[in-house]
Amino acid sequence: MFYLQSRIAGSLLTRRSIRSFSVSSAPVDISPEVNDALQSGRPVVALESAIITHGMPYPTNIETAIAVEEQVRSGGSIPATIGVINGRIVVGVNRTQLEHLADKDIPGKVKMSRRDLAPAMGLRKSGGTTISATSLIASTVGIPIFATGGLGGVHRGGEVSWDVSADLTELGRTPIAVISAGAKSILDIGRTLEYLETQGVVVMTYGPTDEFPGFYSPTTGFKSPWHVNSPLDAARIIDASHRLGIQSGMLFAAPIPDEFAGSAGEIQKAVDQAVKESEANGVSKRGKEATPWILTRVAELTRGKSLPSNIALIKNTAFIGGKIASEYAKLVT
Ligand code: PSU
Ligand code: MN
Repeated sequence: MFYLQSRIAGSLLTRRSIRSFSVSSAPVDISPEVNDALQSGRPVVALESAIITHGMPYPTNIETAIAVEEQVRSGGSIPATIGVINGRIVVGVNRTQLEHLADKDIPGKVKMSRRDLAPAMGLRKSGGTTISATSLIASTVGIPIFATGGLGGVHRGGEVSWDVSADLTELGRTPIAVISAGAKSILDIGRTLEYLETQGVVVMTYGPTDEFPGFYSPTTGFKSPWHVNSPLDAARIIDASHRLGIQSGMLFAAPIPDEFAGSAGEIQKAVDQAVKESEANGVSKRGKEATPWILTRVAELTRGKSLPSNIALIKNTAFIGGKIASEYAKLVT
């Protein structure tokens, strides 16, 4: 099925015949800035919010969220942080909404993947959207590019536990281009890559080599089937996928900036220990709590050292996302 660009409305919206939900019937609030940008064909980059609610401590989470939005702007695009506030999907959260999501003293915030959106809506909950839910929402409102930190994946031991992130199946069924720092070594990278292949997801390293990056480390020992090194090439590939009518997603994995790669060894030790502890104490069996628990434990074990790397990574992908979206907008408008 081929998509139609709505050139008629002068919009960047990629209107497809299959939509997950209709923006007019679902409770979706698009900020005026993001809405204007979409209507006038200016580039927009989606950003997730599970990293704010469940991925980082306060106030680092809100500071990072603001810095990441600035990076998207430096890259030439408009940021659209996506989250759920009292049962309404918000695309382009404002400062008050961001505070609401980030503030750990406001209890009851849910980590939401695709399957949590309807319950959250029906029960008027607030929460952070993972890569899975953010991809679904972004794609539906017409934002084809999304920048984030670490992709979820097949957990270590996943061949027994079946703990495979909904991020992977989402990329298999949603036409979104995700720029991420790769998959964290808390995961089984080899099986994660295999799963992405099965799902038909384009995997590319965004950098000078085809080494698949491992979040804190630029190397994992695994290769990506493709690599690109310019925003224009990335934009052309996204455009090509849309022209082919391919309804699945793409992963652009950008390695950690050099100046932060030095801490990789020390952080890796903490990762290994955190994963072992999560297995020993049973957290690894508690579904969606596993990833946030391990991330928090890694930050504790490195006495906060993992956080600057985490922040640097997501700022880097946001900047790259801003540049790719900017090139993409020039191609399609
Ligand atoms: N990896 C990180 N930081 C994060 C996440 C993953 O380094 O904040 C979040 C993302 O929102 C991702 C989600 O989509 O965790 C995956 O969770 P799970 O493994 O439960 O599917
Ligand atoms: Mn899981």
